[in-house]
Amino acid sequence: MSKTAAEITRATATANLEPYWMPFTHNRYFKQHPRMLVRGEGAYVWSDDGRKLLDGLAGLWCCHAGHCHPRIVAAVQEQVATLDYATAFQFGHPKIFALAEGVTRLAPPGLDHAFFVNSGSEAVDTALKIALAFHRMRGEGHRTRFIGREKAYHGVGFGGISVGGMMPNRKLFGAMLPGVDHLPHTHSLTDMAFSRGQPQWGAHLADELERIVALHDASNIAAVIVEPMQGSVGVIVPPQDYLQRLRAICDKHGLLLIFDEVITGFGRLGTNFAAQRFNVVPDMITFAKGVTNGVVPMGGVLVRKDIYDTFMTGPEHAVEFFHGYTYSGHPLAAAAGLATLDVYEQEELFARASRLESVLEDAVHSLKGLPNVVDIRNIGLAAAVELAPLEGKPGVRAMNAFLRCWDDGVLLRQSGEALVVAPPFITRELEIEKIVEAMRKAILAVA
Ligand code: PXG
Repeated sequence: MSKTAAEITRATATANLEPYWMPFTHNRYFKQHPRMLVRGEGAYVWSDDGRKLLDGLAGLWCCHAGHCHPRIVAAVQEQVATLDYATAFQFGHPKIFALAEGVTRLAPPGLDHAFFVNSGSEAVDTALKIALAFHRMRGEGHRTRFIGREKAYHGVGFGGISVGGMMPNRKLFGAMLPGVDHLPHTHSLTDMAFSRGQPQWGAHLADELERIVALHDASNIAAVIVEPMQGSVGVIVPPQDYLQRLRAICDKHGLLLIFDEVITGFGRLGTNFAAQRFNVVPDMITFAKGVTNGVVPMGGVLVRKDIYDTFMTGPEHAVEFFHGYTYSGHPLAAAAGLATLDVYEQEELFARASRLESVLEDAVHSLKGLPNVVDIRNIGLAAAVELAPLEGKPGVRAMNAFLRCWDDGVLLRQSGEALVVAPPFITRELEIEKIVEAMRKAILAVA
């Protein structure tokens, strides 16, 4: 039986918060000032004190169709009562094959095989392993180096932090993977602040890839991995022609190009994948989050047919890729994924995200000129407003603004000095305006 808000509040007040070590959270501050979410529906979540909040970040970039979508809930409920788990190795169940077909149908042409995992981090590590093994199986085992990019977030596995470019995610964790270089990031306040959509400046930064290739020789490099739009660091939009140039340089030198689309996949930029928005087809795509609307953990890697075929060469009775997880292709995730793709299609949610792009763009850019606003960036249904840091206290102004929004009934994400917005695609125009009005009040309050 579901609890009343008052019962939940009482339960929270008496809960022992200490044993839980919270991820990516200021544990001590949080436990003194807990923010508890207890219910979700559509574009809203409810806190334990009964407040209704607009979810301005679609959970954590994942609940595109909104919370507790009845069709996805029903699909998961039915699945858990029918087949709760199926051994992942040497056995299948029908829904995961159907989901592979559904996901590959959305992918750019050629990316026609899907490997399933349980998170974006696992997807990234899996893609890196596929790249190494692919080269090795083709007799190019010397291609072992990876190239990532500054400011990148590729999850928290050792592979992901090695190619990732966020210092705090790396600095305590030793040497990580050997043989990784980083492209420069593409953000420049001087050259592109307040760009709407793709900045005009910055395509030349892709040529840094040539410099890295010249240093190591292409024969030693396995793959380049980038987020087509850098989400986690605060919506850094690729400069016009930048991704095209990366693709051309990878082609010239035989490097695999991996797009990490954990955030951009499934409609966030108004197209199925960012690859289609930017008209650049990578060799692999990592995905997670939106594939199940965030309802059940799932990630995956889309690969080109010839990559898959390269593995399908040994004796037929032998395992081709010694990789996978106990929960790869979990039946609940498969059921959630199938229902999610159905909802996306039937409710035409990617087209809706695309239509809402200009609403969000106009709304966030109206914040230009407010005190301490040094940049506003947007593409698709994602935007970031960057604030000047408080002297000697990095991130604190943005955190205070984020907390003001929470008090005002709007849930956002703080990333460094930026406030990030990426609402569910079902959000209405008025609600987007409400989110941005809360940001306006918060920015004025922390001036
Ligand atoms: N790649 C990308 C591009 C991501 O954005 C991951 C990999 C890792 O996914 P998992 O499922 O392992 O968390 C992500 C995750 C933020 C934020 O603040 C973004 C993510 C995770 C947590 C916070 O924007 N993205």
